[in-house]
Amino acid sequence: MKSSASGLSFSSTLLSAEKKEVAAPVRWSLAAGPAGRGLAKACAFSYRKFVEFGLGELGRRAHLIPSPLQGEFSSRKALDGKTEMEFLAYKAPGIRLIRSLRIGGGGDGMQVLDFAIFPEPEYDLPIFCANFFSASNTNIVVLDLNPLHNVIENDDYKEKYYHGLLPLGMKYAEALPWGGKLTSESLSFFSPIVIWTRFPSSKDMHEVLYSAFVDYLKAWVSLMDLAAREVDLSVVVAHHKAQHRYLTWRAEKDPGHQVLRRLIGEADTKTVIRRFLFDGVDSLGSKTFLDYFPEYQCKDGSINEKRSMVGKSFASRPWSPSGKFIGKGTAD
Ligand code: BLA
Repeated sequence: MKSSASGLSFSSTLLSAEKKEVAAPVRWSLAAGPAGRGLAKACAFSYRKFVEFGLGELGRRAHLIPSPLQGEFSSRKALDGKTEMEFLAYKAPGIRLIRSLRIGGGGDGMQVLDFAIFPEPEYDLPIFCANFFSASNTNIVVLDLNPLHNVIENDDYKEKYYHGLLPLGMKYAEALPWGGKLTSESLSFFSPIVIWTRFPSSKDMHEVLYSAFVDYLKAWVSLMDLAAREVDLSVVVAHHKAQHRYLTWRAEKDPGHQVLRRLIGEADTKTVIRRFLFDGVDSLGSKTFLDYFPEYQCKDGSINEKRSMVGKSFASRPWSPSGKFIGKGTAD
């Protein structure tokens, strides 16, 4: 972030250092194999070190201030009395909210990390999004710098933030390949460097994922370093709206709802989703889900519970290595 604009002292040397680091694709040895010794070791796996790295790296670059949300949510416990839920939340200059929900230790092998960084609406920076769900032998991963504005339609925004990061996306394209068809609507919230993947648990794969998390977080920090605070009120309002639309989508359609309901019940799930995970959905704007996504409206005026109206699409990566959208978008 430009210190003149924000008063922050983020280093601006990181971006060039990052570019050098990301040149070579990751070809991890999968010798341990999904069904081999890696599986046994996967039991000890936890997302704790991801959170420690994320907060450590951010804390090294900016002064983190605990958010009141942390105190409010930290005592929440899973209904089974076993599964641990760790709620962490901070603010920093230029950053509206850094929040992390980590779930694990329930004895069923389930581990979840939902780690996100939301910039202040004065910045058009992407939203850092690490969304990992691991059951005993499967992992569902979305790791991205989610664009604030749709990059399938908006070339300028794509160019501004992702052109320099395409080598980073390519670095993991082989080791963490495209995870197959997904909710079509989600694609408009993803960037050309999104990592959307599924893999069986193994120590090696979790190490690749950690490495990707580290790289993507550093890349986000390097963008933050260079970001300029917007002063034009109409542009700030547009950023507000874009962040609110994103939060509204996720608060309504996040695939984590069902798992959370099982862990903490219906009422607490709603509170965790609206007040913690997607804080801002009830304060950054007044539009409703159906205002943004009218195609989900049922005849009786309620919101269609389906996650997707279009269906699932994009069996393979819909972005070319040069960042061109090449998705066919044919749904099931
Ligand atoms: C699955 N999570 C998924 C999938 C995506 C995401 C794309 C694949 C299924 C699908 O097509 O929807 C993630 N989707 C996203 C993200 C965005 C989006 C990040 O639109 C952003 C715009 N997930 C969580 C939490 C839990 C969780 C907290 O974030 C559990 C507590 C679980 N995600 C989870 C599960 C699945 C999943 C269980 C697989 C089951 C399913 O597809 O319903």
